[in-house]
Amino acid sequence: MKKILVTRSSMPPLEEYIEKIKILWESRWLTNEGAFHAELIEKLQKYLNVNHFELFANGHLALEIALQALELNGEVITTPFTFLSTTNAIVRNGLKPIFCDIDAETWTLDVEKLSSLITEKTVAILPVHVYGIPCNIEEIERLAAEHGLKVIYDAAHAFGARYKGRSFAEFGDMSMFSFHATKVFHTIEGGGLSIRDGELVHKIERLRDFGICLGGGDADYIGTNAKLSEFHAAMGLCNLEHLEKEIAKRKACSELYDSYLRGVQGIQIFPDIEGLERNYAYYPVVFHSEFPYNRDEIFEKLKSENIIARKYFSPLISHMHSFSYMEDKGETPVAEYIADHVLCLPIYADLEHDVIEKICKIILDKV
Ligand code: T4K
Repeated sequence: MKKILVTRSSMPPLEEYIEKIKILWESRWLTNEGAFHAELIEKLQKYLNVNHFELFANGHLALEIALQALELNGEVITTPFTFLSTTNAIVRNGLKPIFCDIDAETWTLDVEKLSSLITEKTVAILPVHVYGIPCNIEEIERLAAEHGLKVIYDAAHAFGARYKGRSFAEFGDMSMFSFHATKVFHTIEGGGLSIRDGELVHKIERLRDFGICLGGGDADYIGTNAKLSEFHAAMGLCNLEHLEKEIAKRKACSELYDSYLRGVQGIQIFPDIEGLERNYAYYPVVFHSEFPYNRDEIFEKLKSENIIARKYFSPLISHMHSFSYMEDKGETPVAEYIADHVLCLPIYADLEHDVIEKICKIILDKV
């Protein structure tokens, strides 16, 4: 069998991309906030229903800049069940991550434990809508308002999903999206940030461009270089046209998996969440001890058939060597358990349905 990876980048028809980039051959304007960059921002603002949205070279830099713009100093409560980017952005801003446990059903921040971690040192909450599952947004925002905390969502996985009729960009002080090649919507590399407070927009734009003042000459901030090039923006403009179709194809894949795996003893699939319109970015499965095989055995069984599932997100960030300097990593038994038992099965728009059937049969020992 040909190799099947956990995902495969969606591509627009080649002619559509060529048509777009021909313009760049003529204009020779290749980066530094060009015309495609402006057009993509405008389209994304409309799609996400927000007034302020900025583009970046990748999602990680969007998150770093979001935190830098807020000029925070202290502790940020976050989840250890995420990709390195979330926690690295906190630490690289000189802030201290406080790891909070997750909920066993939704795999996002456990809000009861979260409230017990808030102290006078807490300055922000950085929750992750992991796999596109909404955090307990209502409770997080209530707690943040009560304690005067900023909320910056890591919505890297949530583009294209909606919750209670709203896009994920409409929540919190800011929300970061990844537009990496592995995402439902991508700009090859790229990221976006929705910003509630319009007064921060100018600063965030400047931080993205070394801190240079508009018009050049002087600089107001110590910024970085996080600009999205015109080639990347052009890819985004092309992909945006096909987004709904891509999500529909992923939905069909996900439903086929569900038809095999839902209700199987010892298998936990994506939670049913009222009001969530999914983007089907990931197909995570938790293998509990009532299932005949553990997560690592399933991983190996699939691998022996050339199917490469991924253990997103294992090990927990707090267990990574790069965080060994931290003395207090919090009590996160649920996150530890999920990281040890979860496996993300392959999902992408063009994944053949007979491959999904085969994966399910391998898992269920029906081959
Ligand atoms: N916050 C969270 C919660 C995140 O998950 C991420 C990124 C970020 C923040 C930061 O956003 P960015 O700065 O990346 O925009 C991948 C992605 O690189 C990363 O974007 C993503 N999360 C993370 C969960 O997954 P790897 O190390 O698993 O990527 P890799 O190269 O193993 O690719 C995975 C599979 O994707 C491959 O098996 C095949 C497929 N693929 C990959 C590439 C690079 C393609 O089909 N085309 C490609 O070009 O990290």
